[in-house]
Amino acid sequence: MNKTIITYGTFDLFHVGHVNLLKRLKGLGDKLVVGLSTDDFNLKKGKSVVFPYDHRKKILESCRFVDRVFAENCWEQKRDDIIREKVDIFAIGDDWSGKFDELSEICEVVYLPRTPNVSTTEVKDVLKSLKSEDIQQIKNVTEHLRTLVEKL
Ligand code: C2G
Repeated sequence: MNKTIITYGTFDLFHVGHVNLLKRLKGLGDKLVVGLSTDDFNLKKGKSVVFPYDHRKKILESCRFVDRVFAENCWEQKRDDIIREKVDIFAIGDDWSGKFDELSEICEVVYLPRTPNVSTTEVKDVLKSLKSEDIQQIKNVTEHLRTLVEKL
């Protein structure tokens, strides 16, 4: 019997924590659908995003574990999504542990351990900490690599 899994998130600055989760989610069934937080909904979540919704959607759709991406516009749409998508399992990282237990009335609810030591916030902090000389050095190295590649 084909099992459908659903999850939700912002998935900004796509990183290995997101990949690990999506891979584990796909392993729970046959089809993985993702409710991707829109830019407006992120504002309601108190989150600022680096990549806009259409970029985050394209990146997520390119992930081989993801079968379908749709917009997450509000907290309250999950029940309707689960019924529309004929979902068997709602799953999300355990930073949300207990927050969506009421969905167990209509599907299985699973909280999976987060990947430690990586988060969009940490990626943003690293980028912010880069000084102008670091960026210039990265540009120099990139230029040097480009000339080497051209000579191949
Ligand atoms: N995640 C993870 N490990 C990390 C970082 C994130 O497993 N190191 C998981 C989160 O637990 C979440 C998913 O990746 O299940 C997406 O994380 P976010 O983009 O931060 O999404 P979030 O803001 O938690 O949105 O209605 C639910 C919300 O939209 C969830």
